[in-house]
Amino acid sequence: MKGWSTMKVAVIMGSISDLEIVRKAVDVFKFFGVEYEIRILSAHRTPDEVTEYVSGARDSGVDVIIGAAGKAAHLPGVIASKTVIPVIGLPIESSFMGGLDSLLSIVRMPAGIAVATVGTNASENAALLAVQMLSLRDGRLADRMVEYRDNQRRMVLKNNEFIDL
Ligand code: RP5
Repeated sequence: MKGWSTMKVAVIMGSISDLEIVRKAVDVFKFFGVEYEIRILSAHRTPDEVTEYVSGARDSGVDVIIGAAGKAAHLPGVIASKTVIPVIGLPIESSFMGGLDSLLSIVRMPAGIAVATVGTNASENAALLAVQMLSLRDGRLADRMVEYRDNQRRMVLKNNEFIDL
């Protein structure tokens, strides 16, 4: 998917069962016109393919990677171990304590390998953080982010008109 920015985000999810959550991240990329690619690759079920994809990511122009996974969610950490591209971990909610297993599996990285972790199922924030990383090198993207924030601010304030208590 081509956008006006030449930079690119890759989203790797551990299973097709993660797709509905990841979809919300894609909506953000479309809104900002950011180029993205999506892969289903599992740290446990397809470890060789994870390595192969991530090893080639810099050469294929990927600037940020979002790793989405649930349960024993090792995918973002494994991705981060294979590349110096910044990795954002997106924990997917599981049936155990609202996805606490996923969250802790991603956030508790050993020192030396960093993963920036967002909240469980927080795919919109994962995507926004990725866009903000890209905007460090793209002023137009940064301007769009300022606009996005301003719209958000106006929407919140507008809600005051609907208080009926
Ligand atoms: C993880 O295990 C995936 O990221 C998914 O969130 C979870 C369950 O996967 P499935 O058993 O639904 O394929 O690897």
